[in-house]
Amino acid sequence: MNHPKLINQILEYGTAGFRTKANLLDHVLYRVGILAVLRSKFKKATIGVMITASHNPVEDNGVKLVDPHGEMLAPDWEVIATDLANVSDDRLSSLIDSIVHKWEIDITSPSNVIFARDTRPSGSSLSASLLDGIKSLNSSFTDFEILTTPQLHYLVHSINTNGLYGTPTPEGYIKKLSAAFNQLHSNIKHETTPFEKPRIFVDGANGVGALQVKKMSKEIESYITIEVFNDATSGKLNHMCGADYVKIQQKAPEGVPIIPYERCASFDGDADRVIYYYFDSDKRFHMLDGDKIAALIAGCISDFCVQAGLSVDLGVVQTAYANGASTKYLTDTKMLKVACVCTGVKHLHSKAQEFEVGVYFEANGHGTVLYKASVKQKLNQVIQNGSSDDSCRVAAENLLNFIDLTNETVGDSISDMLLVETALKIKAIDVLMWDAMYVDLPNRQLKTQVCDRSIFVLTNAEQQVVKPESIQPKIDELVSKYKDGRSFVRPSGTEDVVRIYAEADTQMNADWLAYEVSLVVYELGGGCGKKPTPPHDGKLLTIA
Ligand code: G16
Repeated sequence: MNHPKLINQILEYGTAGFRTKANLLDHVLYRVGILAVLRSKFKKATIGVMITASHNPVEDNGVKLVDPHGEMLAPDWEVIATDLANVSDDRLSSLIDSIVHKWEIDITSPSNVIFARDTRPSGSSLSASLLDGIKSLNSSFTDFEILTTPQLHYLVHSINTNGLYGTPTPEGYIKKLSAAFNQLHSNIKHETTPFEKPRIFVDGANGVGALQVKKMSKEIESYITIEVFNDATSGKLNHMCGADYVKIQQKAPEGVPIIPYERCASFDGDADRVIYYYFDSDKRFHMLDGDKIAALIAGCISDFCVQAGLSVDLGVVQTAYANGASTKYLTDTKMLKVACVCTGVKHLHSKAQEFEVGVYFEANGHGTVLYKASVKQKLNQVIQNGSSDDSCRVAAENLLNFIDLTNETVGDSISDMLLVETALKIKAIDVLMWDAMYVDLPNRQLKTQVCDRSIFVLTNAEQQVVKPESIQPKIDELVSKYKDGRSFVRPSGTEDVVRIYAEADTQMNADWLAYEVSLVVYELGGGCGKKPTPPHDGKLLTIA
């Protein structure tokens, strides 16, 4: 038996595929190879497989499938993935037969699977296991080796559209985005521009994003200087750096120079998230997360549409982690439609598809913009009808280039960063003005370990606990004690923890509310491991 299943632990296809310690994944990768081929035969299209554990520590790894348009695997096949990963070796071939039968898959039809991995040391042997699974069903394949997750999503969509979305090579990705960026920046002319040629410090999380952004920076150096730190040459992946570290710790990563008002951006381990930040003249850290990126980008697109004389149905999709101040700003100040869905890009992506222009971002910096074909048609119409000096026509051209700069398949650190840089230039604002759009409510995110996180059942876009029943009344009681209090808990789909989120009027109160709620989770949710400890050594101190 190739790649035998040596563990009894149940693995679930969670928020972003299978994710656990790398040494538990050999049989999973082999079976995912088989699954990808079956999916390819069923969809009659190329399917992607990305080997990554993204923001998790370097010892972890994971794997997820990419569907034909570059979107996440359809939910009904997530169930099949979980079944395949957990079935015993002796029942594997009968399960494959039953999948083929149930989904009426023509096993003799052609199939094509493309795959890539991040920079984790475990990646190459897991790639070999995946390939064995693919070859067991005689499928064609391409191993793209080390790429970012969004590059692989781009490749799948490009291949399946016969190059209409972009040239289906890693170089084609760099070319498409850099051409759109250069075109936009050569078009934008202000009498007074805050930064003639902007500079940005990028924290590459010691991962694949660092390698790819260096390639991109060479193509766009006429308009922006990108300096890369934590570039995978020496440091450990995601260790004291990267988008997740910055967002959760609410502090700067190690390895990035502190220069007041310099724009900084942190990517995560597979470069599908980005978080911005800067230091003020007192070297105090200020963060601009996915919510602020969404506000900037949605505002910029909305301005383009007004200038082009177009009325479009634009909506913003968030999750419960969105800061309350951002939701208020989008709805009350910008008068935009805002939807709230469960955590996980797949949920945001499908909700965003309901709008003509759907801007979706998780607070953790994961997001992109989706445009319906009708928007692109309307823009082309404006261009055809307008004269060359017509401001409507210029706005339509700019928006079309903005669309080309967007990786519509999935959140993309590099594409999102270039969209932010373009939006800042177009709006002629600097990082301070962007930050001043609204003031975040103080917040805190914690995680707590429980023996079995699957006992948690949630409702209302994961903002309320249905089971264990005793937890939600306690959370409600605690929240009512704090001014502007809001808190919710949910089991993570990528780590073996329950996440706790809290907001309140002051940082000290947000920290205490998060702590008190985490204690409830620990005590009533079957906590194991380390018991939560009070913030600020138990003292009522304000965080410096
Ligand atoms: C993945 C998902 C994100 C999600 C994050 C955390 O990100 O793609 O949508 O927000 O995990 O999920 P959870 O709270 O369930 O652990 P990444 O960047 O790690 O792939």
